[in-house]
Formats: sequence, C-alpha cells, structure tokens
Amino acid sequence: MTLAAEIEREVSAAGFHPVGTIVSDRDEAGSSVVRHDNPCQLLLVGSLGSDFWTVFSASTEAADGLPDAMDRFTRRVLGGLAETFGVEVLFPFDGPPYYPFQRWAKAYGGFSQSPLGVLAHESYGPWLGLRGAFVLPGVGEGEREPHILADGRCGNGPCGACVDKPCLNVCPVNAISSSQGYDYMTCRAYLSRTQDAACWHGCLARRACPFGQEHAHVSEQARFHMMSFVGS
Ligand code: B12
Ligand code: SF4
Ligand code: SF4
Repeated sequence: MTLAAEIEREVSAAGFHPVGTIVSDRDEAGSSVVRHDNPCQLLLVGSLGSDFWTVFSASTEAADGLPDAMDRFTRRVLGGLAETFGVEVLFPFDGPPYYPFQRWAKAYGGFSQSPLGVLAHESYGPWLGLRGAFVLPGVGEGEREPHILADGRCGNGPCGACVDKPCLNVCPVNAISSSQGYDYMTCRAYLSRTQDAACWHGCLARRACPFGQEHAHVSEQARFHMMSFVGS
C-alpha cells in the first residue's frame, strides 16, 4: 500500500473525507510549499456531510466553549496523523496568507468555481469542506502524472453546464449574482440583523444547488458554520 493510501485509510477512519492527490510544483502550489522538494504531492483532505459532523460534535473541542473548535479539532486529528506518518500537513485556516486550497482542489479536478464562492462538485455539490493537505514526498520523473488524475473523478465541475443556476434566484438580499459573485458583506449584515432568517439553517442559495444534496449540512451544523461566519 502506498503512503498516500495508508494516510487516506486513517483519514477516513477519523471521519474525514480524502479527496485525492495532486502533484504540486512551484507554479501550481505558489510560494508556500516551495521549500519542499519539487514536485511534491499534496493529499487533499476534506469533510463531507453529517458523518464528519457526528465525529466533530462528539469531540472535546466541540464542548470546551473556546473559539475555533473545528479548526482545533482538525489540527489535533490530522496533525496527529501527520506525526504518525512522519509527514507535514498544511491547513486552510493557517494565515493570512492562506494556502490556495480551492486552487489545489480545482487542480485535482471535478470542481467548478460556483457563483457562491465555494467550489461545486458533481457528487459533493457545494458541501465539501477543505480541511488539510498532507505534503508527501515528490514523485520520480517516470511516475509524474498530470495534475488531473485519470480515475474518472475529474472534470470541470457542474456549474458550466448548469443552465438554470437555481443558486442565483433564492437569496433574500440578492447577495449572489452571476456578474458580482458573492457579496459576503450584504449576506453577513442580513444574518446579523435577522435572527429568525431561514438561512441560519443553511444558506438558501447553497441548498438550492441540485448537486450533492444528500451531503447538505444538518441544521445544527449549518448554524455552527453561520455563527462562525457572522462572528468572523
Ligand atoms: C478568507 C476566507 C473567507 C472570507 C472571504 C473574504 C474574501 N473575499 O477574501 C469569508 C469570511 C467571507 C468566507 C466565507 C465563507 N467561506 Co471561506 N474561506 C476563506 C479562506 C480561509 C481563505 C481564502 C483565501 O484567501 N485563499 C487564498 C487564495 C490564494 O487561495 P485560492 O484557492 O486561490 O483562492 C480562491 C478563494 O479565495 C476564492 N474566494 C474568493 N472570495 C471568496 C469568498 C468566499 C465566500 C469563498 C468561499 C471563496 C472565495 O477564490 C479564489 C480563486 O479560486 C478559505 C480557506 C483557504 N485556505 O483557501 C476559506 C474557504 C474558501 N471558505 C469556505 C467556505 C465553505 C465558506 C463559507 C461558505 C462558510 C460557511 N458558512 O459554511 C462562508 C460563506 C458564508 C455563507 N453565507 O455561507 C471553504 C470553501 C469550500 C469549497 N468547497 O470551496 C474554504 C476552502 C474553507 C474550508 N475549510 O473549506 N471565507
Ligand atoms: S446551482 Fe448550478 S451554478 Fe449554482 S452551484 Fe449548483 S451547479 Fe453551480
Ligand atoms: S446565507 Fe442567506 S443571505 Fe447569505 S448568501 Fe446565502 S441565501 Fe443569501
């Protein structure tokens, strides 16, 4: 079993969702990983749906009342795995400057930049959280693959072919448009002043996406993310 496959197995057992491995070089990865051998491999790890929520909500971090519970949980669990396997792990919340996690996911393939700001995927819809990237040793010349792996999971993501774009038509304050993208200040102001908004149970625009609906956040999970967004 390869190192990536071993880590993927442990990541799944811990409640996270392994996305896949990209080969990273200077141009794709940006300056943040150039201190590593190039090319290096990045194993992207996400979180998906209520499985992750179940594990996280039973953690000590979720109960201790301190800030950034999910980030601290993620750092403990994925950091522990990195230590076990003797590799480094990068986190999306370390910054600014932030590691370009969305760019990395697009390099893996299957994701499109949605009008919502988040990436959308045919299977996951707009519901995949990006939680970490394990930095694995570089691959040899002969083994080097293109950034998009030929394993059937890759493509351009669903947004380009989504004609109706229902995500654009449901926001109560028109914070999402095809021309301007996502106006997070308008969204945040609305949530702050409207405690009974339906959005507190999940962004209506995100929920309108027909893809990956089985991975939509449960109400408590949606509220957790909205609270941290409005407080940020
Ligand atoms: C800063 C930030 C924000 C800021 C954006 C402010 C701004 N305009 O710069 C704010 C606080 C608004 C924000 C909000 C949200 N965010 Co945010 N955010 C980030 C963060 C930490 C850094 C982005 C960045 O600067 N990257 C550095 C550049 C160089 O990387 P990049 O990949 O090339 O950059 C892309 C992004 O910057 C993106 N982008 C630009 N503006 C915005 C605005 C939003 C809202 C998003 C999501 C993306 C986005 O476009 C770039 C080109 O692809 C990333 C984590 C990360 N490390 O990327 C999460 C991240 C992009 N956010 C994410 C999410 C899910 C959200 C929320 C939907 C959270 C929620 N509530 O569930 C909210 C939106 C609120 C809502 N109503 O639902 C996810 C997206 C997952 C995905 N499938 O794509 C990320 C990857 C975090 C994660 N752990 O998964 N976010
Ligand atoms: S509704 Fe269509 S355009 Fe909007 S995020 Fe989903 S696939 Fe993309
Ligand atoms: S959370 Fe509500 S206000 Fe904010 S973008 Fe989504 S639908 Fe619009």
